[in-house]
Amino acid sequence: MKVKIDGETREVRTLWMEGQKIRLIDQRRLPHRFEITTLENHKETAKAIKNMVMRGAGAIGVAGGYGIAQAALEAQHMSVKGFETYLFEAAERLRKTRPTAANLFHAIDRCMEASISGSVHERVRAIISEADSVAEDDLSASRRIGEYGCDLIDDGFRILTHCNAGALAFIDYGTALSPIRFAHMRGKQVFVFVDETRPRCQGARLTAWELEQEGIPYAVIVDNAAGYYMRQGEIDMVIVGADRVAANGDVANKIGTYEKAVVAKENRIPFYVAAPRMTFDLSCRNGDFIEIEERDPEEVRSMWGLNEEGKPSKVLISEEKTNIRNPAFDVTPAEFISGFITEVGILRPPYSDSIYEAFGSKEG
Ligand code: RUB
Repeated sequence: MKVKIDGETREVRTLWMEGQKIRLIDQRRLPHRFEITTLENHKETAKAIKNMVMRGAGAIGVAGGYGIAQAALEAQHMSVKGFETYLFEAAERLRKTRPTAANLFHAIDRCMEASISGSVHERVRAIISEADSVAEDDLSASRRIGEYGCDLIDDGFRILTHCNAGALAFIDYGTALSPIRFAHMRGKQVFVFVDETRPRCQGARLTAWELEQEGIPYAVIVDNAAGYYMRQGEIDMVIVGADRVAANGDVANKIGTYEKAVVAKENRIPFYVAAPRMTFDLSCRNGDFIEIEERDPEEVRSMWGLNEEGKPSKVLISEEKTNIRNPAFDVTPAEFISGFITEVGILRPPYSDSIYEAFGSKEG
């Protein structure tokens, strides 16, 4: 993605591996500070996934794969038995960080499968190469999602998106924002309504920042305003990302997605989900089987921002004792979804057939 730093425009990826270290954009600091941070070992990587230093289904998948690669390098001087035990424990640690996005589990499984035979040295090489190919698959899938999705966008379209399913949620391009980027690059006039996305405000902080960097016109709206604009006829289309798609087309995505989908259907506005194969979980029959992460109430109780002196500060919104629930995701039933924008094209209902045809054979 293009990032303007000190008046210069640079091409940057969300995260990458350098030797044994992971380097990444610290998403907790955006939009106020652009900072590249370093994760020295797989334990730090697991912690960073949990604390959302990087977030978004694609990005945490790639981080999970590189986390296994870090663990393999950490254990490269051990016996085969010691190496296997170390790697197994590392995989468990990484799996326990965030439960909902399928990408994390696919990436870890792919890297673990690459490690089953050969000498320790051969296994380490195989894992690193698999982790790299997870990142490359992620990149090429999001580019193709952009190309396919762009054809759904007419000149002049006003598009609503929720949370951040942009370059920051992947390695680059993103899912929901990728078709919008391509439409803009091809000279179509687009306008993006960006849901603020409480409690962590990925829309107001991250999606707005990405669109600003690319010069794509947008407005941030509070989460409760989307229905109003839909009813006013000011939204032509909704595109969101996904954290996990079940075999029947039910979608887990950022909390609030379900409401947008229901209101979009009520107003006859097409509602698309952009997601690569890595987000589809064919072992999950429907949305009822998707684990929904519940996060720290503190995220709702307080908010972070810059104070009047320009310093990052936290303010308390509710009283300390206020009872709070904080689900991070919800499930949108397949019947509300007009289509899936994937790297192999647009999938249409009935999804049990189209998803299986697109990804079934590879999934086994
Ligand atoms: C991110 C989120 C994004 C999805 C899809 O949640 O819900 O919409 O991950 O994005 P969080 P993508 O910020 O809690 O990780 O498919 O582009 O990763």
